[in-house]
Amino acid sequence: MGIGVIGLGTMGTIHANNLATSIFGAGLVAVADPDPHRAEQVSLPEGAVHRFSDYRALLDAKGVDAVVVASSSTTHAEILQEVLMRHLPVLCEKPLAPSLQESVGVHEAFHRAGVPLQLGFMRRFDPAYVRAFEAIQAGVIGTVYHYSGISRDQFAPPLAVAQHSGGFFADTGVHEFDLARWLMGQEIVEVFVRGGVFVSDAYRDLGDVDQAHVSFGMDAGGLGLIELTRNAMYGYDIRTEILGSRGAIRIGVQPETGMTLLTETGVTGDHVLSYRDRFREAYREELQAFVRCLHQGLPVLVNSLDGIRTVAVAEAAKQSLAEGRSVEVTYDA
Ligand code: ISE
Repeated sequence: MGIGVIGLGTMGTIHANNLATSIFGAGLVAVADPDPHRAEQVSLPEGAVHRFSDYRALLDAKGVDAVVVASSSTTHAEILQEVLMRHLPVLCEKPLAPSLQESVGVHEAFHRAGVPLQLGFMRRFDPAYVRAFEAIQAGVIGTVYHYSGISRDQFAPPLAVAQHSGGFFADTGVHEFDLARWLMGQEIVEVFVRGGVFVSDAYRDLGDVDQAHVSFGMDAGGLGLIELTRNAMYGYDIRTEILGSRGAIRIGVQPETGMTLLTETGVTGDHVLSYRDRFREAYREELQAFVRCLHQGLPVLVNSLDGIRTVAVAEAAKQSLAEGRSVEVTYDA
């Protein structure tokens, strides 16, 4: 299966490299980015990969059987429409689209046409999260009733990137909202958010924040609390805990390697600095799962409905922060 990658920022480059080197049953055949230098900077297999500046040319190229959309979030809806016109299955980076209205439009169009759309919630493919999900499904911790999440980036993204990301909740929060829904087996129905700008002053002009707490309620009575941080400084830090009636499951910080340095001045270890490292395996696994589902004609494992539900929570979170009150999540499938 030939796959083309649209957008060669951080995520597009990761997907392109994985496709070029380590996905069974698929290979990289084309890349597209409006900036010609980007396509040159990515090291791609000689000769076999076509480089385009216009993504439409990639969509029409021979040998492209499916695509990965990893362009900036604000371009997703437009690009996905063109992808759908050609009936190409797609793995789209999160969020589906920055607004709920656009996301619903994309979902309905793909659903009607029966074209597979997998969403890039890679944490669902991370080995630790897969084990946690399986244990919860097997009833090991009884009835789950509380979700806690900590999501800290080392540094806030540059303003130019943040401007096209849909804001803190659509860009970063959606991962946590998706994990909570998936692991708890419930939908988030109400949120209350506090937040502010503590480090990245320029974010004030964007009307965005760099620190937030999201407290939420779920449709079967579950509760949750999420901390989102853009500037942890010491590294990338993702932690999750699910509490159930018979125990808890914790996914903690993972070191980059198992090395610990012990000297007379103290003991130190290493730490992952970014999602590129922490979820390296998950990015490969999500692509492999996408390809496997296409080959076997199975439904994709994370779909546009997951995209809508998480963007609906992100919109409610934004509104709660602005209005200082609890907000109901209104989207109803
Ligand atoms: C970033 O945009 C991502 O999508 C990463 O997966 C996430 O962990 C990070 O917090 C976001 O800023």
